[in-house]
Parts: sequence; C-alpha cells; structure tokens
Amino acid sequence: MNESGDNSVIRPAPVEIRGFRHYAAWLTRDEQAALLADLRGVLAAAPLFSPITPSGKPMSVRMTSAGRFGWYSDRRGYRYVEQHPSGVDWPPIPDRILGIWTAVSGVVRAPECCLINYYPPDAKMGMHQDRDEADFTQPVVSISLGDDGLFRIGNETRGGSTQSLWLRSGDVMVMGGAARLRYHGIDRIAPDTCALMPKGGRINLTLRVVT
Ligand code: MD6
Ligand code: FE
Repeated sequence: MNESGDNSVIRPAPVEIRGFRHYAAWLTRDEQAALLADLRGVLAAAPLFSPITPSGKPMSVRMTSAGRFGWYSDRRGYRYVEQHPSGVDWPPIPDRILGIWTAVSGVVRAPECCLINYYPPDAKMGMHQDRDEADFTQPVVSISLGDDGLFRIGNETRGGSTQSLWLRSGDVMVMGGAARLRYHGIDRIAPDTCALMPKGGRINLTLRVVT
C-alpha cells in the first residue's frame, strides 16, 4: 500500500547499457517474496539439477525450467527439451512471471521458457551468447533474486572491451534489439548481500521465446 491507499507501485525507468535495459529494483520486496513462493512450487514439480557442459564438466549453477520448453545441456550439446530429466513435463510459467514479461518485453509473443538458474555463493557463468532460440527479434528478459551478481556485458563477438554492473534482488534486465546477441556472463556472486533466501545464493530467471 502507498500513501494514497492503493497498491499501485511506481516503477523505475530503465538505464540502457550497451543496448541492455536495466530496470534496477523493479520488484518490491513483497513481490520478490511472492515470486520466490511461486518458484518453490515450480521446484517441487521440477527439481534443480546440475547440467553437464558439452566438454563434460558440471556447471557451477544448478537449473530447471518452467514452460513448454526447458533448457538442457549434456555431452550432446545445448538445446531446448520438452521434459525435465525425470521425464515429467516442465510446470507452467507462473502468472506473476508472465506479468513481468508483459510489462517490460515490448513484444506480443508469450515466453515459452522460463529458465531458473540457482547460483550457490561460489558459482559463476562464463561469457556466452543466448542463441539457441529461433527468433532473435524476441528479447530475453532476466529477473534476479537473492545475493548480488556481477554481470559483465561484452560485444557481438568474443573478446573486446566489456562493462560490468551488479544485478541485485528485484532487478529486471531486457536483452533485445541490437543487444540480443551480445556476449554476457556472471563473474561472481557477493555472498550474504540479501536476506530474501534463508540459505543465501542467487536465483536468475530468464524468459525466452524459443520457436
Ligand atoms: C544471470 N543472465 O544473470 C545470467 N541472458 O545469471 C543471463 O545469462 C542473461 O541476464 C540473457 C539475457 C539476460 C541475462
Ligand atoms: Fe544469457
């Protein structure tokens, strides 16, 4: 509730960095807690697992998905699949998450995958492009919860100069337009920077149109 007695929230305007739109503190603390509760339901149906990279190493993040497609990796490569490794369909993307996509993505199509990445305090994610989707006119929307993560943005080819920013709990990032194929990654997590999750760590959700 705000002073005028309704529950409308004034949302921050985004700041643009190399074509990424960063909405710092887009979600209120109550919204972050509600989102986490939604995610616990998803995790009960589709538990986190540790993917193996095509080179055979386990990734330091654990992951699962919601939606028609989930992102998967093993020795055969990176790809979208229609079932969790246990053989069940991925659970539906919670409405609250679809609402965030509608508010910031600027597109009409609905996301077909919500990838859920959990970073223990010592996890990171190497510089990568998101290019396993069919339609690069559709953006990728990311939502961060929990401990701060140092996000690095590079270029459309590997190497060259980069810029970094901290992604904090409740931040939303939109990677679209000319930035859709930029390299990006997470260098490190700052442990114990957020009290949202009792055991600490960081959750990043990425919403994508796959087909
Ligand atoms: C992360 N994010 O924040 C990793 N990808 O943990 C991503 O890889 C990402 O933030 C596409 C668009 C936005 C992102
Ligand atoms: Fe990515």
